[in-house]
Amino acid sequence: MVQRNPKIKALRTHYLFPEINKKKQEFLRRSPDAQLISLGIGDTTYPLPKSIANQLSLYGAGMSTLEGYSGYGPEQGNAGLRHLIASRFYPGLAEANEIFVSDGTKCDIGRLQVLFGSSATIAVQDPTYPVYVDTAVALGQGEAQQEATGCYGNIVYMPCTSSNSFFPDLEALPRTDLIYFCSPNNPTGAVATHEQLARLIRFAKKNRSVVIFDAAYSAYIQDKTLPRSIYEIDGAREVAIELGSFSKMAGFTGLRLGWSVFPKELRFEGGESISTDWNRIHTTFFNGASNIVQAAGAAVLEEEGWMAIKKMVEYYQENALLLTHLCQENEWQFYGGVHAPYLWVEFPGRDSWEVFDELLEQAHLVTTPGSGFGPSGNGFIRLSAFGLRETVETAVQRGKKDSSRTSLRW
Ligand code: PGU
Repeated sequence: MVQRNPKIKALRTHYLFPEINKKKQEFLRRSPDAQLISLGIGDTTYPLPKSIANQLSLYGAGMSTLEGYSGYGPEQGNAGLRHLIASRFYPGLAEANEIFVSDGTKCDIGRLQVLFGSSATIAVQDPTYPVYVDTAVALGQGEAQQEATGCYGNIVYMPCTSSNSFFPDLEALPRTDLIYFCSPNNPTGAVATHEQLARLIRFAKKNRSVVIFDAAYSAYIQDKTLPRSIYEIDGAREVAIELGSFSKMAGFTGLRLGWSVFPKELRFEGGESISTDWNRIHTTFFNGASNIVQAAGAAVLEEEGWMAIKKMVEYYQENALLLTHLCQENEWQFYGGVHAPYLWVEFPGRDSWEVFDELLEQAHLVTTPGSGFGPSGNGFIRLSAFGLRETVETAVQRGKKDSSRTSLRW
């Protein structure tokens, strides 16, 4: 028989969210009557606006006609959608032919590892979205680090904690080929300022590194002076790739639509175009996002859809505000929740999984343990604002009523 891939063996047994789901199902088997409140995975719940859902139906119905039928499209995405993405998000900053439409950011992250290969060294914020590390480990770049901070194989962890305002101490870091940077950050909710991102770009230029900027939550930035795209920073086009997603901005977590931006100026050390190689990988590993979903994506970016999804984002922002009340009520120290749909809640000296278990068992609340996002996340849990309003309100009410139910004052 074939040998098991040793690189897969190096991965932690489960991806974070299925592991949480497993714990949730086990708990429900033991306590089938419990009314669980889910503030765990960042999955959207608000129904799609009509103008966007109509596009799905229209395109779907058209598929049964000769004129409306479509097969494979261009792998890089439909030209109209690429233009709409460029004009909505990157006016004067990136061109439509620099945008590659995809089936979501998570999938692009996996393909990016193939682009740069297993010998590329990478730096990640600690804590951060676990997929950057897990996909790197799957390619053999080291093992996910569980405890102390520092370097691990080809992976460098950049501690981002309240003591450095959740921005890494760049001077203390070794050079890496790639730097993954997520702002607004999942899970801390921290958003980097212009000045901080300018420092990051200067650092990348000095080190000849490429920044992979994950802007999946940019729609949640409420302060217009904060940067939503890395290309707002001078010189970023020479050293940065940006990833964007319709998931959290427009409720497309199940529909699947995202994009990557590869500016023409981006070059490998030998001078070759990075965008040309990405085109090779993208068109080889991926056959284009669903035509139906791309039509709905275009409807998001047209004026009517755009106004409607703003309301959707505001709804989750209000949920986040309610969750800040829950934390205040329980006297929990928290971060985020303003420019991001996540609250990062601190339980000093506690193990994240222990806090997770206690909230699940005693308060019937599903959260995400902070250590799942990196070693610096231990002692924290993440609350997601993506639930329905009733769910969030029930959490707040239960939190008020039963605040002595656990040692956490819930
Ligand atoms: N980038 C970041 C920073 C994310 O937090 C997520 C989703 C994605 C990308 C995925 O975007 P797609 O365009 O939908 O692929 N994070 C969620 C969902 C968990 C998951 O496994 O992706 C979360 O709860 O952290």
